[in-house]
Amino acid sequence: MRTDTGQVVNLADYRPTDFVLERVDLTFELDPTETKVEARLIFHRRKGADPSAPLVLDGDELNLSSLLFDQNELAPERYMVTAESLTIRGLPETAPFEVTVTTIINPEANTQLMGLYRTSGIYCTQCEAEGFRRITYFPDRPDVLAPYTVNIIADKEANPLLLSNGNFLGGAGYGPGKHFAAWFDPHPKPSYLFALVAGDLGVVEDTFTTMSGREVVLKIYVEHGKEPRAAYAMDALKRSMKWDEDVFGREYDLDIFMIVAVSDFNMGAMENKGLNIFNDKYVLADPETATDADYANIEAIIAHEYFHNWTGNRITCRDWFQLCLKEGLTVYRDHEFSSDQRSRPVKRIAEVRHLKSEQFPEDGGPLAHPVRPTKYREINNFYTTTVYEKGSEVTRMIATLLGRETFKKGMDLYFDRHDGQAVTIEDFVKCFEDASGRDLAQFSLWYHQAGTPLVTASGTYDAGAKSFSLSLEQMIPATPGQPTKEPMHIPLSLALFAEDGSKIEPATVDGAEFAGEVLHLTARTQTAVFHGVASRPVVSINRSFSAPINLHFDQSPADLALLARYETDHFARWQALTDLALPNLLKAARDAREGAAIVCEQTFVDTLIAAAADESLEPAFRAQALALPSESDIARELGSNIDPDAVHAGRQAIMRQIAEAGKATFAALYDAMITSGEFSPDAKSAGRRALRNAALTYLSYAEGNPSRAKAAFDGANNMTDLSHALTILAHRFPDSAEAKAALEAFRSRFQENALVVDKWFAIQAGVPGQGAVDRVKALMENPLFKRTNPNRMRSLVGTFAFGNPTGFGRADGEGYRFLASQILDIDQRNPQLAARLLTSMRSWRSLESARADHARSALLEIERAANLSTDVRDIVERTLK
Ligand code: 0A1
Ligand code: ZN
Repeated sequence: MRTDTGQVVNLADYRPTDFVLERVDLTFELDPTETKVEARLIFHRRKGADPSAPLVLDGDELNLSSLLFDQNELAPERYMVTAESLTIRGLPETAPFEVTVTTIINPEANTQLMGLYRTSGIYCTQCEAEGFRRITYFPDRPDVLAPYTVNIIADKEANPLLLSNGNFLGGAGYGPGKHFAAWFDPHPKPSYLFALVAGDLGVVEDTFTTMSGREVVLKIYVEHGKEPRAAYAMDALKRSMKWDEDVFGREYDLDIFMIVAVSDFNMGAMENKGLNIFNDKYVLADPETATDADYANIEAIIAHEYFHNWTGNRITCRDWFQLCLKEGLTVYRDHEFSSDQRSRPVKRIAEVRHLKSEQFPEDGGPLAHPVRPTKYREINNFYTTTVYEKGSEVTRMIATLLGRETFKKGMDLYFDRHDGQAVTIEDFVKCFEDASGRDLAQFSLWYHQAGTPLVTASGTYDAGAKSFSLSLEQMIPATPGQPTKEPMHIPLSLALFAEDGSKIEPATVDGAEFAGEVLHLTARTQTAVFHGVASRPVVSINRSFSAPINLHFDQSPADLALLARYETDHFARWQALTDLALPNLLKAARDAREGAAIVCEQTFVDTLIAAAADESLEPAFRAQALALPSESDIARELGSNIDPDAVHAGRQAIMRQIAEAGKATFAALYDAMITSGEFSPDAKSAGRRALRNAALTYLSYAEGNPSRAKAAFDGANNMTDLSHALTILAHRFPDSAEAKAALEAFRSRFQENALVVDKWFAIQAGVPGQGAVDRVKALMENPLFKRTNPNRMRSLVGTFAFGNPTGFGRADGEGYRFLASQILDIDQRNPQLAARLLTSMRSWRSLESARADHARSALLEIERAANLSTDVRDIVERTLK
């Protein structure tokens, strides 16, 4: 483990390598504890580079066993090894040369899950961002691209399968009990895309014929016996391949595409060239064990990793500051894919919900950073929702600003111009400038300025002049290292509605560019005047969430109710319902803190119930409308002096009032939304289940007892319904015999299935209230708990810290102390996981003072600990700053 205090890496210091890597030949002799890796690397000095510059290769926890230069021993004075590098001097000025490095590594002892490691008897690798240096000494940076040949030698019985990137060259026996396989990847790639898998796995096979008529073999490898559970992933893969051809004109470029599912993985999945490695949570599904959300995630992540083949692999990042170049763009692409496969407005609502609950707090707290940062101490800590999700929103804004067709032209230009290169955000933006003739300099601030812009709007209608003036003001809050900000170019999709719900088309607009229903806010303050507006309009701003901003616009409940009913953009309808709900929830939290009575506005309750009952709306949309802002959403909107208990109590009271008022509607929906016949994970059926389950939630508030949820649990024939009923029982009636029996029944039925056991832990980790800490501690002693498995850790500790505000934020600080002790323990094995779990503390300054004090003490305790990893030290120090 690297336990330095962390060298800061600056974008301004970027310079190309002195040596060009021509070819990589790797030979692995696999052994659980002593794997031998021979790397033959051919270099030449870059034209114009310093003729005396040494070759510096990165390394981490490596054992150098031999070093050859052009096949000869190298004199000791020609090279130097430190904990982090191998430096070789006295190299030719122009001629190519070969360095052969042999290292010994221990996959079994690799608990960080970076580099080559073992999981359930399988050898696998994770090299992004800097894991390859844990395999061999190498120029481990994304701008060093080369073709790779890989030879794998291993025990034949234990490892019938030997896989790496590219196309299979051949294989044969190799001495007693062993065999070997050779792979060649002709596409030059950076080391972070290298992958190797060896072991004994089952496979699902299919083929895909590409747009030019080439047949590609598709293989998904899973543990033996789990093959049927990979069928949905295979289907999603084929749909992804077709969609990328149809929508982006991108064809797959090797003869084979493989996915391997493993059970120990730090992230969701990894786009290694031709050999994606997945957390098995995002591959395996069947109706009995996977929820509709699981199916949707599998579809999205399979697509995401596949889409990386062009946005990430064929065109990669010059350096890690450019991470959003591949991630923001690829998230945008997977969002578009899911929108096309499912319901666009419902998908957009889900995206925005996720953005607001995960990215907005990041952008508004101590860990805020630009989409394209300029410095980092630990790159692993920059795989954030800002880089991914805000990065995707920035790409979406380019499409909104330029329009579909010009955006497509810009993308085509990007693929043409930069195929095979490692490039920057500036290169990417330039393609859209060239394709559109538009100057995107001001727009580019979205990449460079952190913080969520706040746009304040106010409107006045002049009946005499038949004009409507909309005044807009933008403010970008200060963030770490960026005290002042420039005004940004904010595309606001906007429409005006008359009292009867019809759309008003203004004759002309002054004061701001307004084209294709998009208003361009570019100055700090700006007033747009809409002429030819016959009656007072109700304005809908930031439709489809065209810009990732906070909008303050004082609209009356009546105006919001009108938008909730008539907006043609269904995302904006949902937004109007949320805007109606929020003041009620905020007031409820304040009233609960003061012990005052909690009363909900009637307009809101009526509008919500009307939307729930509106059969012209798709069920999935209605379910989204009924899912009120979460307790964390309410806390974020409150902004300061947060008492999680009051937020919880206030929200519960509002839920009860809606439930009482809408009881008949919910009961009718619960009966009407039954899905009959064979289970299908399609979006329509999932929407019906979501609406039925939302109705069940409200009924459990109206009825105040666990009977209906118990009946739902007993009658469920799929995991969506089963886990929803179990959650209601466990969260709303935790002390009931029904809840206890259901939890026990669930455990005994599914204890052999790790992914379902994760759900069992997560549901219990989320039970609100004082008892949560002790419940989580007790669950850690359960024989099913596995400390070394990231999914299990995330389901128990992660759900507790991120998803249980009252339990984690217990008034006496025990939740924070517990987390601190866990972080220190996890950090010894898996720093990446520890650092990620620690980000749950990022909003500690918004808490009321007693809790904030407890949180600070817990953070200080972590900061004081000896031997912290760079990952955790970076997060804890930034969080405390
Ligand atoms: N590039 C992957 C994410 C990823 C990043 C780092 C990892 O290391 C543990 C693993 C995966 C993606 O965007 O899917
Ligand atoms: Zn990605």
